[in-house]
Parts: sequence; structure tokens; C-alpha cells
Amino acid sequence: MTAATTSARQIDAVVVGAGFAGMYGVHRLREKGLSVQGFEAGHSVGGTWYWNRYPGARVDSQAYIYQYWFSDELIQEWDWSERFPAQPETEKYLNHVADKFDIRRFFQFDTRVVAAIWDDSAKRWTVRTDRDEVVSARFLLMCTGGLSAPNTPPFPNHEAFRGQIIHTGRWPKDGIDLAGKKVGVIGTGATGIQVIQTLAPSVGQLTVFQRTANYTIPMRNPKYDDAARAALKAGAKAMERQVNNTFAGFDYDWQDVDLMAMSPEARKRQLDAWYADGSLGFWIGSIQGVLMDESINAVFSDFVKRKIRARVRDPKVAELLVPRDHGFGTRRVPLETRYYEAFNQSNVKLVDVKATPIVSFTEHGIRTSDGDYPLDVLIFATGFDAGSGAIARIDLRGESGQSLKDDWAKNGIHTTMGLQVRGYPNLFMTMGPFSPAAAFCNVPTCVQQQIDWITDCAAHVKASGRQAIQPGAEIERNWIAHHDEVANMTLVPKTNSWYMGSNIAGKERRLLAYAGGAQNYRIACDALKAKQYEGFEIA
Ligand code: NA7
Repeated sequence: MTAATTSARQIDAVVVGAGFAGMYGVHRLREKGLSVQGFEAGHSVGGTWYWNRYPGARVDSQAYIYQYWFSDELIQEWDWSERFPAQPETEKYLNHVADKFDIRRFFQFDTRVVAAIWDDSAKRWTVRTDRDEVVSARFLLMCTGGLSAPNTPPFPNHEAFRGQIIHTGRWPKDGIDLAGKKVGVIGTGATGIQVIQTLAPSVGQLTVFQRTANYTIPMRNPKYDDAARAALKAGAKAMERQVNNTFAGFDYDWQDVDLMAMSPEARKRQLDAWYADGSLGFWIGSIQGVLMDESINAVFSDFVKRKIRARVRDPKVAELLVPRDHGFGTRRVPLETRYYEAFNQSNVKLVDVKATPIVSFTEHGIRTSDGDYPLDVLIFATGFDAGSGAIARIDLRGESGQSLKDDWAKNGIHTTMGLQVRGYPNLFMTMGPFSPAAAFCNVPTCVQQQIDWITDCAAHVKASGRQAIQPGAEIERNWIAHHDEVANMTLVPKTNSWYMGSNIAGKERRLLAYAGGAQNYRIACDALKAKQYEGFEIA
């Protein structure tokens, strides 16, 4: 046992991150009688919904499935205002949960965990924070989020720009006054689209630097009245069962429809019906072939391309907004509201930075190969180092002192079901690589399932009088092989995106999320638990 381990405060578990997963993790661990200390870099709870307060931030999952299921009292007392609430409402909900279940006092805020070292003789993690505190924990739960490590690509002459630069994932709490200003946005993913459509009416000039156009679906976002809320609350138990039994943790699922056998008219009617729902149902509630079969995928792609063209007045701009290099749904499909109409405004300019790349930043803005764009404020909607990024930026050291970051860089990312990593006993993660939660899941569905599994596992180890658990070599190898096999059955690896890790320079190109379905993943996790973690090494 090292000196650091013996002198530090001894607890059962450290939870890193106070988002959806971390808050639930603390709650469940306490219920099971384990002592717990949470750490959170932000000033309060919320995770993604604490950091991402950029203009227009809102969920793409319906409110009634983007919530906790563990307390019927909570479900019955909380009133969602609309189908896809904006960031302040989700943040308020998470604060309400933290207060109601007395979760807040188990977190230390404004504190970042910088290192965690496994002490194999003591079978404990020595966890160090940026305040130089040290805690010794039996279990370490990394609830650090799949999309929380901002990606800020380096542009030449970055520091020359005299205006303000801000990443959407680090938006200041007091906001930024952008009215009448010359604003630039780099990035047209789900975040960039929300920012652009929200800012277009109010800023002076909006210049959008687009590298890749994306497919989108128009969001249908009705307000809820009391009757609608009452119906959703009455159906909550059934809804919980439903989301736990679908491919992506949503209420809708793949349908048994032979789109290709239909007449062109019938096929259009079917696509129109899916599209009219105004949700991700057009994608992951349609037919599985959309992600597996090139010809089916082309039908969806063409349908959405036509929808985009019809909304943009200038045909040249329309062509730039139509995706050219990938198929529908092989990257995350954003929901949008009047996004394309923004480009019909005279104060909005679209710059194709694939054709005319950004050469450098200047004192007054951005220089592309085609000319200079003056800016007061530049918004980076450039995404995140997904899945592994938030975990790897902490100095995690396993059984033989090896660094997880170096291990993943050298040997490739490896996990067992995105829950544990061989060589790092008692380390658990949510939204980790090779789990559905890393991308292909309504996040609350999958992180609640993962937290249930993790906390049951930790409690089992403790109750059985043992000290450590980690996956055996075979189970990890098998999971990775299965993950890759399923991934390669889909069309997703055919394009570049954060799903593939290819948005980060030097990162291994590999599908991050398990594509075999959240319901099948849950069944596999339940089976492991039922067999008392067969294939794992418990010491
Ligand atoms: P995304 O989806 O990773 O989008 C990032 C955007 O930034 C995307 O359009 C990128 O273009 C663009 N980007 C990144 N680096 C550059 C450089 N160097 N030059 C120009 N453009 C660049 O992140 P989001 O935040 O929108 O969404 C992440 C997830 O959060 C989302 O999927 C939801 O699940 C919630 P590219 O496509 O790489 O050509």
C-alpha cells in the first residue's frame, strides 16, 4: 500500500461528473450503502446541460424519454413544457433532481479530477484533483460524458484574432451579447445548426464556415398542455419498458416495412409520414436497411436532398447545403428549425471551406483561399473528442502503472462493453467506447442502464467480501471482435465523423459506439450479472 493511499480519505467510490449519469450513480451507490464522493469541474450539476448553454441548445430526444425513471414521484411532479425542451429547462430539471434526492452535497464542484492511480496492493484507486486533494476509493466511476472534451482545431495564426473566440461547449453563463455583431461559426453539425438558425435573425452579419453539409430533419416541437402531460405521465411505466427494448433507447424502433417493394407513390407516402413526425424517428424509427443497405440508404438520402433544395432560394447555396459525400444517417442527423431559411437572409453567408479552405486567422477575422471575412466574434461549433476523449485526458494508471491514454493510443481503444477496461480493475465508465451509449442511444436510457449494472456490480464485489473486478482477456477480446463485426455490417464506417473518431487528428479510426442495439446490449449486460460476472476476474 502506498503512502498516498494510506494517508488519503478512504471511501467506497469516486464518481467523476455530475451529469445525467454521475448524478444517478451517486444516488444508486448511496442507496446500496456505499460511501461516495463526487467531483465535478463545473460549478453545479448538469454535465452537458451545464456546459452547452450556447444560443439554441436543446435536446433532439423527446422530453418524455429524456428523463430519469427511478422515481415515479419525480415523473409525476415534473412538468415538461414542450416536446424538445431547450437547455435551460433540462438544466433546471437536473438541478431539481439534485435537490430532491439530496445528491448535490455528495459532489465537490469546481474541481477537476486530474489523475487516478490503481494501487494493486491495496486494491484501491488513489484519485487526485486539481486542488491537490487525494481520495482513496475502491471503485472509480467515470461519468465524464461522451461529448464533453471540446475539439478546438488549431488554425494557423490562431492567436492573431483580436475578437472573441468561443467554443459552444464552453459558453459563458452570463451569455454574450451578439446583437448587431459580425459573427462567424465554424462547424455545421448538430450544434452549429442550432447556433446558426438561432443567431441568424439577430446578429448583424453571420458567416458560416462549412466543411461538410449534413442531412437534417425538421423538428416538430409542440408545446404540451396539461392533458398532454397527464397522458405522458400516466404512460410513463409503459414508456420506460418500451425505451429499454428498442435499438436506440427511443420509444420508436425499426419497422418491418419493405420500402423497396412499394410503388414510388406508396414509398413517398411512407417517407412523408416518417418525416412528418419531426423527430429522429425518420432515421432510427424507420427501417434498419437505412443503415445497412446502400440502395435503401440512397432512397432516404435523395428524399432529404429534395427537401433541402426546396427550401433554399439560391440554387448555388442550396447545392452547398446538400450533402455530397455520405449517405443519410451515417453521421448523426440533427433536427432543425428554419435552418435552411437562414441562408435566404441577406445577412447570412455560407462559405465552403472544403473548396476554399481557411488559410489563417487574421487580426480582424478569417482568411480563406478566396478572401477575408471580418468578424467580431468567432464561434467554434467544432464538436468533441467523443467517447474516449474525456476519459483519456485524465492521467489514469492501471495495474502495472500503465497510462490508459498511452495504452489506447498504442494498442487501440479497448473496453469490455464500454463498461470496464482490462488492466484497470474497478474502473467503470458510462458512455464509454464500444457501448451503444457512446452514440447510438437516447443518452438517459443507456446511462441509467449502465449505472444500474455498474452499481450492482460494485455492490456485488463489496458484499462478497472481495476487492476488485476486471474483465478477463477473453471476454474483452470477444466483445471487441463482436463490436467490430457489427460495426462493419453497417454503412457508418464508410464516412468520416465523430462516430468514427475521425474528427480528431491522430485518433484511431474506428466506430466508437456499439451498433448491435441498446436492447441487445442490455440483455447481454443482464446475462453477465445473472452469471455473476462470468469471464471477469474477481479478486
Ligand atoms: P460535430 O458533429 O462533430 O460537428 C463539428 C463540426 O465542426 C462539423 O461540421 C465539422 O466539419 C466542423 N469542423 C471541425 N473541425 C473543423 C475544421 N478544422 N475546419 C472546418 N470545420 C471543422 O459536433 P457537434 O457539436 O455539432 O455535435 C456533436 C454531438 O453533440 C451531436 O452529434 C449530438 O449528438 C450532440 P466536418 O463534418 O468534420 O467536415
